[in-house]
Amino acid sequence: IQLETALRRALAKEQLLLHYQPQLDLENGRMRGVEALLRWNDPELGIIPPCEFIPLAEETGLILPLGKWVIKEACRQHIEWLKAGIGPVKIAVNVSVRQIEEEDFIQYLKQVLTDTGVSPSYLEIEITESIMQNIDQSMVILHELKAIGVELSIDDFGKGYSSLSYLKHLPIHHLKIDKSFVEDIIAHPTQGSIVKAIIAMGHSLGFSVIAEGIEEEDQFKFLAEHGCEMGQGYYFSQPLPPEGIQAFYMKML
Ligand code: G
Ligand code: G
Ligand code: MN
Ligand code: NA
Repeated sequence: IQLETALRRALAKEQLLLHYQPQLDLENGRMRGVEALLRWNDPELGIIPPCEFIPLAEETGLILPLGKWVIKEACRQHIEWLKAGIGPVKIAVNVSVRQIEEEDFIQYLKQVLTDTGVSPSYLEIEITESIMQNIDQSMVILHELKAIGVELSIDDFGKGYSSLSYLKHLPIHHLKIDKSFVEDIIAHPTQGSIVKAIIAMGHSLGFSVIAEGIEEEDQFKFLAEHGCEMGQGYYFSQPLPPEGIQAFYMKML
């Protein structure tokens, strides 16, 4: 069976699920929210990692219905956690540029927020630097998103091409330092310098900074010492199923 057909079927049958990775306030260790990450466990094909099916979904356009499902499911989960006395948990969702550019994206987002009753400030949209490729068109949408009250982050920052002159005009709240920089922070002093520079630049533009891929205590300490506000990574927690977040949250209280 073709992967594309299987993905289409999985989406229709609601066989996809979201795991959530805690994002911590590096100053006090509190959980400030979670990042939603798609998971696909196909009854026939087994576990298929997102690095395989996300690019496929992008190519085939399936990312559009898939992305809609992610937003709806994340909002549903937010409310389910609330009812269980967890949170409110801020949820960051990854949104592809293709999705942002879809005509009814804003309308859909507003509708889901209204239908589920999620307060917009508890939803965060992560977009990658590839937003820069079509920035004049995207800028309008980014401003509409900001007006709704959802938060915006630039994901994988530093990995791709970012026009720094545009960056200062983006109506965003956070920069997420790509995990490739965090990886070598201790072993390679130049990487450490780059990370320090990204944090300083982010702050001077009025953004808060979040680091991803924190796997070791030394990395955590370095980032916290240099004023990086937030972080996520295996050092704190793997991405977890919803029950895991519930347990993590209770433990951190
Ligand atoms: O989850 P890791 O757990 O392996 O995710 C791999 C990649 O897939 C990451 O780059 C992540 O941004 C992307 N990804 C995970 N979930 C989603 C999603 O819901 N939508 C989009 N567009 N990308 C996602
Ligand atoms: O959307 P984004 O590209 O930021 O997706 C985050 C990716 O990083 C996911 O694939 C997630 O599973 C992965 N990840 C989360 N924490 C760690 C970590 O500590 N180390 C590494 N190598 N990957 C991580
Ligand atoms: Mn992300
Ligand atoms: Na990332």
